[in-house]
Amino acid sequence: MLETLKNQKLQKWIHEIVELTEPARVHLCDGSEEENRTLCEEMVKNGTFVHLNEAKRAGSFLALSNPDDVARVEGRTFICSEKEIDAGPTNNWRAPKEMQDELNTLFKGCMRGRTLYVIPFSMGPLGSDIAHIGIELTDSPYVVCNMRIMTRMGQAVLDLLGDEGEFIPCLHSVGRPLKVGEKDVPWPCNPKQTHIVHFPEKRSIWSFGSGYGGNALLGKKCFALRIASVMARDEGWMAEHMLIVGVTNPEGKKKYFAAAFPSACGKTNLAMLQSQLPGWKIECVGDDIAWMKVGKDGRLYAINPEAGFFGVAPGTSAKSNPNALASCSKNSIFTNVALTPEGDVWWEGMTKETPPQLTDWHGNPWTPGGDVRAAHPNSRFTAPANQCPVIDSAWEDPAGVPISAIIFGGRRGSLIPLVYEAFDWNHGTYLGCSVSSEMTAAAAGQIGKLRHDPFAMLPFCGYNMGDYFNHWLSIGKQTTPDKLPKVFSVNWFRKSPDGKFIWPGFGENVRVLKWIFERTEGEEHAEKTPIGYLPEQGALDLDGLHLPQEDVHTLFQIDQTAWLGEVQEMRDYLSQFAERLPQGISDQLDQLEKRLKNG
Ligand code: O2Y
Ligand code: MN
Repeated sequence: MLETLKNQKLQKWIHEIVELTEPARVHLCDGSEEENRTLCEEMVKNGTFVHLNEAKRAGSFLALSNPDDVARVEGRTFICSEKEIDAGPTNNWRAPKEMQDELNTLFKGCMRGRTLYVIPFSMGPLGSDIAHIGIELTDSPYVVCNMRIMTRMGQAVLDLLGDEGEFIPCLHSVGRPLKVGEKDVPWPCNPKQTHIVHFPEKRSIWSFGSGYGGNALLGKKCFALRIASVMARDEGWMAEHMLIVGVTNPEGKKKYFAAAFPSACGKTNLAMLQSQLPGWKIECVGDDIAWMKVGKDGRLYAINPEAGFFGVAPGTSAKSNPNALASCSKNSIFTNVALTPEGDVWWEGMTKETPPQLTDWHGNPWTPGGDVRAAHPNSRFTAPANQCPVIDSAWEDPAGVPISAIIFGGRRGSLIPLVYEAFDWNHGTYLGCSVSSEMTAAAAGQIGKLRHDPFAMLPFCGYNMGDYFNHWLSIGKQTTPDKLPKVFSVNWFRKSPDGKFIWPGFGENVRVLKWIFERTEGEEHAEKTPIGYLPEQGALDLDGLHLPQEDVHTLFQIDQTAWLGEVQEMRDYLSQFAERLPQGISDQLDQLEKRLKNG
C-alpha cells in the first residue's frame, strides 16, 4: 500500500520508521467516515471507547485514560537544538545526538503487535499560503480519531502534498509493544518513559509513552506552536498561542481580534462569548492557536491552523459557555469525564444538580458527596469546530482574517487594570513579555504565587524566548505602524479590597471588546497614563451593570509604588535571558519606569 505514495521522501521515512518500530501492520489513513467507524468499533471492542447514547450524543465516544497519563508533561518535554542557548533558559534542552540515541533505543520494536497508522494532515485550510502539512505516524487509533477532528486529515492532504511537497515528520508511540498473543489494555502508555521531543533545526517531532492530548495529538502544541514558532522565526511570520474572534458592531462592521491568555483565564469562553450588549456579536475563528502573516496590503492576517476544539470539560456549562456545549453535542470524543447511567457524559460544573449516580473517570461507581471528583480536572472534549453555533463565516478562509487588535490577558488580583492599550507595537511587545498569572493550583500549594508566562507561550516556544521577543519586535518593522494591530492588556480578575472579583466576566467581557473595537476605529475615548491608554471616564459601556463607583475606580486604579515594584519584578524575570534579551525590551522597561517616576 505504501507503494502508492508518490512522495519519495515520505515513503523513505515511513520505511525507516517501520524498520525501527516493527509494527505488525501499516495503515495509510484516508480520513473517510468508513475508516473512522471501523476504528471506533475496534476501540469499543478493546475497551478504549464507550459508545455514548446515540439519542443523547450521536456519533460520540468516551475514553478513560490511564490515571498516570492525564495531561501534557512539561518536565518530559524537550527542545533539542544544536546549541543549548538556542533553546533558552525556559526550555528543557538536550543535545540532539544524545537524545536521538536515547529515542532510537526507546522506539526500537516499540510498535510490535500494533498497527502503525500514517496520518497525513494539514494545519490550516488546505492550500492556504499560511497552512503547512504534517505526517503523524502513530500506533494509537485514539490519536487517529482525535486528529481527524482536530485537523484536516486524509487523502486530500496526500494529493496536495504531491511528489515533492514538504511535510513535518511527527512520530508518536504509546510505548507499549504487545507480545505475541498478549491482550491489549484499554489505554496503553508508558508514563515512566514519556519523552516529548522537538528537533527545531530538523523540524521534526518524536513523542513516546503518552497517549494524551498535547503529548500525542502532535499537530497541536508540538507542531502548531513549538516547531511552527521556529519556522515562523526563520520565515518572518508568527505562530501564537492565541484565540481569534470576529467582533461585529450594531452597524454591522466587523473586525477580528487575536488574544493570548495563560491557562485558567477563560480563553475558550472568550473565543465563544455570548454578547450581553444588544447589537454586538462575537464569532469564533479559533480557540487556541493563531498563525499570522503580513499580507500584501501590509495588514496582519490570521488563520486557525486547527479544525476542532480540545476543550477543558469541567466548568463548561449552559451558563459559562453554551457554544462550547453545543459544539460537543455530537460527533465528539470525551476523555476522562464521567458517564451517566443513560450513557451520556457529565463533569463538575456542567449542571446545577449533580446526577445521583455516575461512573467516574476511573471507571468506578460514583455518588455525590465524597472528596473524589467524577471527572478529571483536565478532562476534555474533542469537537469539530464547524459544530460551534458561532463559528465565523471566514474561519476557513485560506487568506486568513485581518487582525485589528491583539489582546494579552492574565489573572491578577491587583495592579493590572481591567483594560489598557499599548502606545505602539514595541510597547505592545513588552505587554506580551509581561503576561503573568496568579496560580490557582491548590494541589501544588502555590495559590496566589505569580507565574510569568510571556505571550502565554512559556511551554510552547520552540526556541530561546529572548529571540522570540526580538522576533515580535521585527514583525513590527515588516509594515507601517498604521497597518499593525493595536495591542491591549486585559485583566478580568482584579479584586476589591474585600477580596471579591469586581468584574462580572463571561458575556459582559464584550463591553471591553467594544472599547477595543472603538479604539481600533481611531475613536478617542482614552486617557494617556504612564502605563498606556486607559478608557476615559464614561468611555467603557457599563450601562445596566450597576457597579459601585468605588469598584470602577479600583478596576482602573494605577498604584505608582506597586507598578515600580512590577518593573523591578520584570527586570529580575527578564534577566535570565541575558544577552538574548533585546535592547528594545530593556528600553521599554526603562521608559515605563521613567514615565511612572514622572507621574
Ligand atoms: O493536557 C493537554 O494535553 C491539553 S493542553 C491544551 C489543550 C487545548 C488547548 N490548550 C491547551 C494548553 O495547555 O494550552
Ligand atoms: Mn492552549
